[in-house]
Amino acid sequence: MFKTNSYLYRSGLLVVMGVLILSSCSPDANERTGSEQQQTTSKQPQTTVKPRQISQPPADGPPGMVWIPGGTFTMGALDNDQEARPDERPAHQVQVDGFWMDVTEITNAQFSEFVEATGYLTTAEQKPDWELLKTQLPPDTPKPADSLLVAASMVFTPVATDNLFDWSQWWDWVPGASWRHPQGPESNIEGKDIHPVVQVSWDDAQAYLKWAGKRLPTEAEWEFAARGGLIDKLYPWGDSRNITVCGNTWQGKFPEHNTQDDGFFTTAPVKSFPPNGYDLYDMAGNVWEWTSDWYNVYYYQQLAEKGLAVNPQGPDQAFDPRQPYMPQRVQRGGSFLCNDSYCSSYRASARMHSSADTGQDHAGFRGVMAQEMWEQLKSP
Ligand SMILES: [Ca+2]
Repeated sequence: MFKTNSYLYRSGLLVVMGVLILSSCSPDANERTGSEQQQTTSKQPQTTVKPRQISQPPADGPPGMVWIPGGTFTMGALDNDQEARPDERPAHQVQVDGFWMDVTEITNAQFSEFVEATGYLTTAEQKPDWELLKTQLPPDTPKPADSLLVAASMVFTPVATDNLFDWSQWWDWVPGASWRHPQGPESNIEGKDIHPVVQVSWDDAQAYLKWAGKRLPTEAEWEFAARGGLIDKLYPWGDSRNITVCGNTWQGKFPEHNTQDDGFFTTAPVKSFPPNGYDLYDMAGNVWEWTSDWYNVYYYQQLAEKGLAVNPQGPDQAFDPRQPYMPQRVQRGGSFLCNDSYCSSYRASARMHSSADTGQDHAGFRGVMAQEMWEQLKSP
């Protein structure tokens, strides 16, 4: 049932769009994080373990990063989340150690510095390898025309439709689309130095972060950080649904008309919206963010059965029954395309997934760093 070009995504394609939805963004006095206050005002299920400080923030940290204190939290969607999808459940108890995290999504300026220093060529800038691509597709999938097997990437295009199940209507495989040309060859990133870099695959994110001495967050680290020290809230700022002023999302009739009530059609400069309780920006909306975990629909159930999961690294293998041939990685946080009629993925527990070779114009990443790595980097 897929269109021919739907096979091509180096993945991006087979993305099953998450449903997005959302809330005052600054945690109010009763919700504010990290602290004793949370622990005394929380009215949560008994299963919830309260955050605790595993280590104190080091005195000095890497530039552009903030210390996320370790702790234990309930990961996944609780029963009161009516918009959660099945893969967000069951909620389970997770403990993570403290780590440094980029305050913002990696920007075009930061990615440019990497490319200039290394000559790196992103996935989208290279012709797809059919021998590799076909391993991610059903065995009888015919080889696409050579005209489609060119350097390209996935670009969102508004379309009038009431069928929100067939995302191939608004995703196009666009030759020439890349991080330098996010919406295709006619577009560019001029004046967008502090916008998040997009059209970067998981492999591209890995390459950048290795160069920067960082790594991708695990999915557990990402969700712990997104919650900003709040306990069992729907969004990084609490439970109120006021997304227009809290994050860069889609307003209006998706995917046809974006009223841009939040001021943006595609990406917004990082830090355009208030930070969460850990001073992290854009943990809801703007662009999806890669994590290091494989996506496996059974993983949360496996963790829940084992009790407290300490620093979970993701499942050993990817598995999605809807795309059984395509190993996928988890993305988090929602994007400028998230809309409350379609994809409430600005919720803290919401998940997305895509193959490691997929780039899209609404997906980027940020990095994390262990204190041990920082000490190595700053030592003479
Ligand atoms: Ca984001």
